[in-house]
Amino acid sequence: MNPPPMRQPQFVQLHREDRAAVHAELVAGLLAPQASLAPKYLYDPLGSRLFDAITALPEYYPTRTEAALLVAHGGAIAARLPQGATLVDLGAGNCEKAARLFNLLQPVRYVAVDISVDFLRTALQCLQRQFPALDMLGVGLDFSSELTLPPEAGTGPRLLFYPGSSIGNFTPRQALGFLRQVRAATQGGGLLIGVDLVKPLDILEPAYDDALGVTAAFNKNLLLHVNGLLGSDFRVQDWQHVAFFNQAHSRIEMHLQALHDLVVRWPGAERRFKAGERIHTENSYKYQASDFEALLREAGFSQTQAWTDERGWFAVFWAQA
Ligand code: AVI
Repeated sequence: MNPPPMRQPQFVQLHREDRAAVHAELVAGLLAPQASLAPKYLYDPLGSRLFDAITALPEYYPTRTEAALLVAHGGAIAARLPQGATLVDLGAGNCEKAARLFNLLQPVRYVAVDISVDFLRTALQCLQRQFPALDMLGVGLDFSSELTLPPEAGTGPRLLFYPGSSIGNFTPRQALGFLRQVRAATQGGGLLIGVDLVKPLDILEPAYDDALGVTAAFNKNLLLHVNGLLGSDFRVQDWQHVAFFNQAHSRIEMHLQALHDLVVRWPGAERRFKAGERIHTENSYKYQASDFEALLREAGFSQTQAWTDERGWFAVFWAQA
């Protein structure tokens, strides 16, 4: 018998970069009394590679802890989840994490979502060769602002997959709004999500300030990305990476701190920084498992279940819509 014909992945680009909006957002952040730059600008091509390197660092426990949880509890997780649903991978990147679930979950369709379909093209084409019968769709969408999937994503129940504790990069209020949109997008399915938990400082802080300086490079590269977008003249050597756990907000904060008095100029404006002044670049919230469960309930999910590692460092939640 001949093997089934190989399908071709489909692609839909919904997000269009609005250069004027990017410019306005960067300028507003730089001119605010407490300067800030949105964490999405950490991920230009070099930043994405540096983030991949971070996930391999000995200090950065979330990626490997989550992967181990999904292996250790794969059977129990699969038993809880709907089989034959559409698997929607939010922030899919190289699609590796979701692909590990295909055999376990037997989805009818795989929908990979990332800001640009260009990031997804090669990964989906490779995956299609390994899973020739699986329907695959790549969607270019900035789902952090609005999560509306195209009709090509199908009408049946959806299993949304949001790994890596990326939910921690939203404030809890934003996370609630996002989870409500996720629940609406599941079409009666549910959400499988990885969440980083509160833990001792001597584990948390080195994960965001590693000995090799990869996270520092990741943070400082933001300045080079902003120079390209805005025409600014940031010099990486004028800035120091700072990361610490803010107990009151239960979040790691990343900042860039001016090493001396300096001026940053770009067409039309400038900003003076005093030595020690900071630009806030990222928050990474750490949850108590019970608080995150309450957030899922508040977002309208009916039943939840969590799997955690024996140290209680990370949790994978299943939330039924
Ligand atoms: C993508 N996100 C979940 C990472 C985190 O841990 O908050 C981003 C990161 N920032 C510094 N290291 C990793």
